Amino acid sequence: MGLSIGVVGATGAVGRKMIEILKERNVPIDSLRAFASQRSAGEKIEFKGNEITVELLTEEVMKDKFDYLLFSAGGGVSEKFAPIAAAAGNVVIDNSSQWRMTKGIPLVVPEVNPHTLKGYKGIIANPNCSTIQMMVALAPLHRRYGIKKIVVSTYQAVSGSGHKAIVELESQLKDEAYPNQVYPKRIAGNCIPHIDVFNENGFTKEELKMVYETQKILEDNTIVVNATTVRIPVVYGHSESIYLELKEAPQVAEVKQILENAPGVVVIDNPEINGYPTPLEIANTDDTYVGRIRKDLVDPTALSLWVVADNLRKGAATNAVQIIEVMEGMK
Ligand code: A2P
Ligand code: 11C
Repeated sequence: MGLSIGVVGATGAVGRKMIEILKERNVPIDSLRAFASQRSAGEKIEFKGNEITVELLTEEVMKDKFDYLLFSAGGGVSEKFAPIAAAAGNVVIDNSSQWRMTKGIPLVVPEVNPHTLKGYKGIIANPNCSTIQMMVALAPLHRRYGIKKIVVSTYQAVSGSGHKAIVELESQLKDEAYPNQVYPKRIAGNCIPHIDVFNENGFTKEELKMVYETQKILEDNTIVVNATTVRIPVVYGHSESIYLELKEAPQVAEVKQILENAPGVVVIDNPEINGYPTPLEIANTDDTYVGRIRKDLVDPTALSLWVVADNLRKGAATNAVQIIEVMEGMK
């Protein structure tokens, strides 16, 4: 028997990707339902040759029986509707930041901490896209050497802000007068060191997500994480420049070997032939790409790397669908 799946936020940038990836990975599905707000209820979505009508999200529909509900309609929607769905016995995989830091809610990157799903039922949190790709690349190094400190700067694609942001960038590239609606400054031809809201400590919420989600996923609150998150005029694919301090001095050859053998990681590191990953080249794939692997010139325990992944796929929709696959595999 196939699964009964619901996608909440099915008309958004991530929701659409979720449906595409469920199809692509051939998840066995008997029933797929799509939910959104009044704005797009009634619209049609194609799934495996059938037309699905987008339904209005209500408390009542969340009480129906689903094997899995994939949520990507923002934190407010998850705050209100995910507990209702979970109380009705449904497994919710939530892509918002609403439940990630709640004690007892697993925050899952399937390549890194699938054990947290064992025997679990209820709300499961999908980490932030920038955290997911960093964890896929760093967890294998943490296991081998122990990570003491991470300093990361991100270069994040506009698709991370949803469909409206893609329209804003594409429109501004064609029209100098197109107004800033999603971003506080013009994104075309610019880079903006401001993702999500500022906290009183001077960091943005996106930066703090990278700190606390990393500590939760790696189950180590002593790891120092310092993040600067930046929006750039790229449509798909987040990039990260990462500096690491380890408990043991690594050898670059061994680091490469560990990463080459790590699940979900592809190493592209041949600088002499311009071999390093870029978002344009890796967009629309599911792996996390690592290049520019090099040791610090002074500190023998420190390492730098460049990590790129498709934020809508591995950073959101693929990770969520992989959680379904892991849970089904555990049955
Ligand atoms: P809608 O199309 O009805 O606005 P994105 O991140 O690309 O902006 O997409 C957000 C997704 O979340 C869309 O599918 C949007 O639906 C959905 N959404 C936003 N607010 C609500 C809400 N209050 N109830 C249900 N769905 C919502
Ligand atoms: C961005 N990382 O690129 C964000 C999008 O907490 O899930 C996802 C926000 C989140 O803007």
